[in-house]
Amino acid sequence: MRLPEDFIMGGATAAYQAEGAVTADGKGRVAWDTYLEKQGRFSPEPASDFYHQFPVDLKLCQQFGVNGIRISIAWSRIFPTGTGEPNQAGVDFYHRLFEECRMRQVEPFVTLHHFDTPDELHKAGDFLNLDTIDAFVRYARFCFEEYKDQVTYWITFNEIGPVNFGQYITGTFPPSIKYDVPKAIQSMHNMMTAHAKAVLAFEELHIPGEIGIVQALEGKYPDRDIEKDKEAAAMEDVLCNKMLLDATFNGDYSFDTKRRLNNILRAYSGELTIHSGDMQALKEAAKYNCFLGVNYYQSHFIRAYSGDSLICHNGTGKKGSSIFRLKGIGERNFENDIPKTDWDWLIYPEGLLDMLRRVKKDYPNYKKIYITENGMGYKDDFENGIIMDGPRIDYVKKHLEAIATAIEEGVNVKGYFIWSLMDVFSWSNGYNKRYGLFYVDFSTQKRYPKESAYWYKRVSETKEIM
Ligand code: BGP
Repeated sequence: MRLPEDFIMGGATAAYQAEGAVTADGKGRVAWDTYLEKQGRFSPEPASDFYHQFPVDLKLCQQFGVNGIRISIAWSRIFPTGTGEPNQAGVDFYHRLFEECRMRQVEPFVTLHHFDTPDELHKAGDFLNLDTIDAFVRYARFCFEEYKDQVTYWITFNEIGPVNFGQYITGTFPPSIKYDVPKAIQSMHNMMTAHAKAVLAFEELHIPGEIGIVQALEGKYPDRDIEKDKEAAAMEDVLCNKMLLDATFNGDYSFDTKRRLNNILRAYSGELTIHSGDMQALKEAAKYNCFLGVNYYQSHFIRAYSGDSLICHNGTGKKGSSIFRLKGIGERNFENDIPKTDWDWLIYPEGLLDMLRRVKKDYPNYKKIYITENGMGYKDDFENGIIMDGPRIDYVKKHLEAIATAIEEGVNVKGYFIWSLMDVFSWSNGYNKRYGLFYVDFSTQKRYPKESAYWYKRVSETKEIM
């Protein structure tokens, strides 16, 4: 199977997981700094020291046929407290980084927010506080103007679903609140409004280039062919996928979405507040999304469940330790015979194909799609610098095949970014869950191409999925 000639074969990173240097050159704190200090399991330093190593990583991109890179700007490098005056040293860092991308002919896809709201705004309620929306839009406007000559592809947010699940449902992200589904829904809506307002600012400023959003889309399938499992799967789908896709492309929530969201909210005696102007901004912005970024790792098979919430997060790679039961919604079945990673993530490329077909069918105004993250967390063995990561190659191959099939069927997919370019730490798992094409020895910061990097280069050069 082949990919189109102009298909981008990229690698993805995120500022907080890659840069390290969390106090360098006037960077402001983020909630994660305090959270990880308290947790004591692992530190955001040195991460992959991308703050200093980026020329090495971009050179590797060029050598290995990686012609796109997802980079996020750390908001708190530009505005250390989220608002106020810009920090010149932070601003200059990204100018240097984008310049290096151009020099190495690696197209940067730049995300404004990848889970790292500045601490002051996070403490004041993050996106549950409407002031954060205004601050985000001011920050977005600043970046658009500042970097418009160096950046063509802009992404407002990375994964509005998972960041709010982590913060308010699984409790694995700061502020570690568990099972507060109404808070998650409210914050998702507010972040979608912030996205819409940033898109409208982009239009108003006549920024050359393209703007989009990255959503994590996971297939939600009924575990058994019975009505109550079908309804449980539909409920989880609304919460994780449909609500966000409706907001992105329709600028509104469909009748079905509203009905199921209300059912979920009722189970928690909660409600969703829609502020004046929100729906107007969403509606207006829906027509300006130039692309959708799809992050796809896994799907879930959902059973009906009527008890209290109970979530056990597998944050160490102890296979079989995950439990996910959500009151008023359903339970994920981890005991089927679908292959899984050590972190219990179901390896199900069919889910990606179904999702791509669905976007085309249900949201025909989607324009184009980039697969902005996909990859396999794996405990790589470092055998004297030789890293044989066959299972990762197999994982990526199957997902690229799903993409090639979707393209054949007419879905407009223009590129793929493997998560991750080089090894970075994982938010809730730390340094032993590696995803990179390049192995990072975190003590020396030396990079070693894995077997997958050589394979990826061949695919990129030939466009043949071998
Ligand atoms: C996505 C995030 C990435 C990355 C990836 C892998 O949700 O956008 O930042 O972390 O998932 O997840 P994990 O690190 O939990 O394995």
